Amino acid sequence: MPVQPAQPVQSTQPAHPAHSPVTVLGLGLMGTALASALIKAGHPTTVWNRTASKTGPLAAQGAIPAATAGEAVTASPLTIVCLTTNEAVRALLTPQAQALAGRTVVNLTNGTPAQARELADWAAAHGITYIDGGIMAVPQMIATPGAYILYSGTDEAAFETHRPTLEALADTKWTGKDPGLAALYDLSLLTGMYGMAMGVAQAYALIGSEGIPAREFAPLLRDWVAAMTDAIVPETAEAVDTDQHLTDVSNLAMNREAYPNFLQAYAEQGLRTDLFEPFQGVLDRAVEEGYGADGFSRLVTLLKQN
Ligand code: FVH
Repeated sequence: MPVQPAQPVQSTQPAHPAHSPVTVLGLGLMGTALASALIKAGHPTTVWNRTASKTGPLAAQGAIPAATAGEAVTASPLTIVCLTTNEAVRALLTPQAQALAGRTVVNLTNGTPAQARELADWAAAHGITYIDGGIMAVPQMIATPGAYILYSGTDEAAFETHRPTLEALADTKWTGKDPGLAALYDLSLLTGMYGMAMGVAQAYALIGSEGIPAREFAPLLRDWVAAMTDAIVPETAEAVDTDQHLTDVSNLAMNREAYPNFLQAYAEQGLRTDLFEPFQGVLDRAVEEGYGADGFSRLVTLLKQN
């Protein structure tokens, strides 16, 4: 049953939003970096972690450790939660529904769009304002230039209210009123990163198979990946949005014929082939379905499940 807020929480808002109180639940590597940034920015910061000992270093910086999650969430109009999984978030927040009613939760835990929408529905049913987020930074990058956090949620006004506080963590990027959008952007960006990381790992394994040090190869690899990123990202976007995939640069038929050389070389050089094997099947299917003259952008359409 929906829980109505017992009292309007707005009355606890201080006059200066730059110093608005904030609570952080979850003090892993990321949660600790977030709390530390909030403390440094001057926010009264209440912290709670399942393993209580992790509050110690933050308390030394000025954080207020809470004995329970319930005590923590009632200390601030805004609670930021950063746990391992959304399953853990749901389990932690469910008993706090009444205490959170009328307050705002910003969930920076990695998850799927569907999980974010499900949490948003749960929050709405309990009178809690829910904003989902995706952190585009590692802990060391928090509160440094270049870091940003994606946000989405049905209540954009609530996001604007808390934006001055959230800006202490990283640049803020609002993605829209569908609560799943931040997770969608987050996972899409991280997909690009995983693809690059897999390629870099296989490249170092291959070059290293002849004893060439990774550090010696690194400048070539970095420049090549950067040049290909600069070309492939915008060209693919143009092809996808115009649905024009024909290319005179590097078509799928040519790549299909060349690709077995890669798998064979990995094996000949004593490497595993399992990371890159599935791509051969994708290229085979593309050509067999008549897309041999198209560029890599065609894969975007072929990745859709029919
Ligand atoms: N670290 C990174 O580089 C990435 C950057 C992008 C965003 N991710 C996501 O952030 C979430 C947290 O990541 P983390 O690096 O802080 O992770 P850990 O250091 O492993 O800390 C996990 C915290 O979660 C707490 N926790 C786990 N399960 C529960 C639970 N059932 N109930 C309560 N708390 C729970 C854990 O508590 P404890 O083990 O210390 O008691 C930590 O506080 C994550 O979604 C990344 O994908 C990070």
